[in-house]
Amino acid sequence: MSHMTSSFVVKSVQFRLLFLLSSALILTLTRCSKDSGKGNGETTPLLSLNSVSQTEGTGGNTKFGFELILNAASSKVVSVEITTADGTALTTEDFIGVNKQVVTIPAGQTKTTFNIDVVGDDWKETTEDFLIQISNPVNCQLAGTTYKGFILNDDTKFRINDDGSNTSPLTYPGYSLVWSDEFSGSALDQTSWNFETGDGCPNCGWGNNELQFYTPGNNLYMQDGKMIIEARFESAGGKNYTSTRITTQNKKTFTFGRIDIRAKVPKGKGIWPALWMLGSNISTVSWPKCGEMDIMELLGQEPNKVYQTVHFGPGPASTQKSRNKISTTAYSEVYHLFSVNWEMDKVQFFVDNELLLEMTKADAGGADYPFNNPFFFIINVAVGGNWPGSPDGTTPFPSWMMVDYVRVFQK
Ligand SMILES: [Ca+2]
Ligand SMILES: [Ca+2]
Ligand SMILES: [Ca+2]
Repeated sequence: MSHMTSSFVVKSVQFRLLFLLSSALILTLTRCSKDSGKGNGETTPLLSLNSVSQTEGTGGNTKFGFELILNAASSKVVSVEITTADGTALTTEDFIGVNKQVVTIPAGQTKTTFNIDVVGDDWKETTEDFLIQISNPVNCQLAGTTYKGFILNDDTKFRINDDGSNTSPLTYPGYSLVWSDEFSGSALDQTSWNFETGDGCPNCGWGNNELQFYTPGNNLYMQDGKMIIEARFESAGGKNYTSTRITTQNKKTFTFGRIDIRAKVPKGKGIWPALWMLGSNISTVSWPKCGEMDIMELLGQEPNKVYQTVHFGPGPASTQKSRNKISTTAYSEVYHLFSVNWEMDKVQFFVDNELLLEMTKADAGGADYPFNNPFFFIINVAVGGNWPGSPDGTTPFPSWMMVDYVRVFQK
């Protein structure tokens, strides 16, 4: 209490000093504003930019016009610097980059347009984006500093990109080729393959809470000797994604042999491509008693890791044996070879001819070993589900798996 009384006089002196100082400061600020022409009620205008979504064009460059907009005209020339940056689209390959390009809006006007050149091609591509960064505003304030350009696909031809990696021989000593699909036709050979449509329900037999609806072929393409499955972000059958799943059930079933499947897999969070087989007796003995051989599975968010797995057992849950292989590069970069050496009481799985997984009758404890029975092929690209989780904004759609061939050799 006594301390408060004694400090009153000192405080009042301080207050007067402060008042004088602030008056001087206000005077200085006003003078500055007048000097830069922002006085007399003219406020600094706010500058914004519209993001642009446009098709890419084919042959030559396409101009993407970005409009710089002021919320009010200025009596001064307004300028900013524009710099582009890579999103999923890349400088030079997909668009012509600019670095600190000065763009001006003349005094008294409220907008201007600047162009970014986008490189056209004739390849079917996922929507790609690049960034427009705005800096160094003169006579304006920035409503935002980063905007996007979206390059929309306008092509139907797939970029197959087969560099010849990881091919396999057409003959093996002591074996003959008993069936293959080289996917060299213009349509899927439905004497060998079925489209398995829907979402696995009403029995929900696919059981992984997947997010895709499998269409009867709408998501399958044939081009240049490849079978292409396209996973799309589109609504169908109550699902938000569509894809394709094909099987050889009741058409081509095999017991034992050497199997080679060469494919290029997709990547991206929540994308789940699979090359696999199920025991042909699934309809009578059910899963997992029928057995499952996963020749290749990959989770798109871990594109450097492939899995090979067998499921078996009396059920209802499966017993499994699984191995994975981690590569220094994403499996989506080039074609890879996924193979099986399958004989009585033993199955071996290979990635690019490297042995990854071996399953023997002894491993199953004998009784529940289903791998001496006929199996059929399944090829699909699933979206979401218990194992991969859901896709997100980083997942490229459409997303593609390209299969070069499925070959079966037997003794
Ligand atoms: Ca194009
Ligand atoms: Ca294109
Ligand atoms: Ca082929």
